[in-house]
Amino acid sequence: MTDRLFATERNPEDFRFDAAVARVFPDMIRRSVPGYTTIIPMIEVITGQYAQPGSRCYDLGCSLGASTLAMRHGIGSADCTLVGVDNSPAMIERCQHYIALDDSPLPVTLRCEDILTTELSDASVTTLNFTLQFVPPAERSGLLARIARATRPGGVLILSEKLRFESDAEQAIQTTLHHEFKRANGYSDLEISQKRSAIENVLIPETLATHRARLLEAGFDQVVLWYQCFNFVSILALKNP
Ligand code: GEK
Repeated sequence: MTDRLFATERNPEDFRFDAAVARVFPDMIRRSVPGYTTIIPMIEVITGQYAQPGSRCYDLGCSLGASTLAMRHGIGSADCTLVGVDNSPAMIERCQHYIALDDSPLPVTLRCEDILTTELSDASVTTLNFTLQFVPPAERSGLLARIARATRPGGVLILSEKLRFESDAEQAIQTTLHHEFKRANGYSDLEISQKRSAIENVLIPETLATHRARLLEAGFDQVVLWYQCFNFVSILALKNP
């Protein structure tokens, strides 16, 4: 399904992960997030490296399960538990369908819950693939501290985010390149500007320095930037073995 949600003039209202968004989501995220199609298969590789036997792996803000399925295929041990969490019923309903179509035998538990309150324990790999940016900024430290506490020694958090830059000049360059990426993927100027207005109150990007400092403060021991494309990054936060 092609994303045409912002193709015609519409009343400005905040973006929501409802049924209309869930229907076009794979097309929307692939054409809107530079690097998404590289990050997903790398989540499989990273999960393969860090998933520990007998542990739990979490995909927080799993949407339709692209990152969940990458983790499922990366997990080497049959005795790992994989949990996908999203608070959008429309996303979880469709996600269930994609999980059922996939051929891996590893069971996946889906929870339609808020990641701020969902139970987390005994984790080796947790993924927040473009989800933390939708959590109210005041709640982010508490969530990351809870994830760090739930993570085993040697475990990791994969955190992908849209960034804001300290320098106005860099912010302008990266934003222009992001919009050019969207244009190259067939979005019109109207679609780009209407989506931008709809999302600006719900997607709050932060700087890389803020992410680094908060991850260390939360209880992770190392923070590694492993991917960047324009204003989109993916970070690995590790706990020492
Ligand atoms: C992917 N990881 O394809 N609790 C639970 N879910 C939430 C919360 C919350 N508090 N806030 C937002 N979400 C996916 C893509 S999309 C990213 C993740 C994007 C959910 C929300 O319902 C949505 O499904 C997801 O986080 C963000 O790899 O749309 O740019």
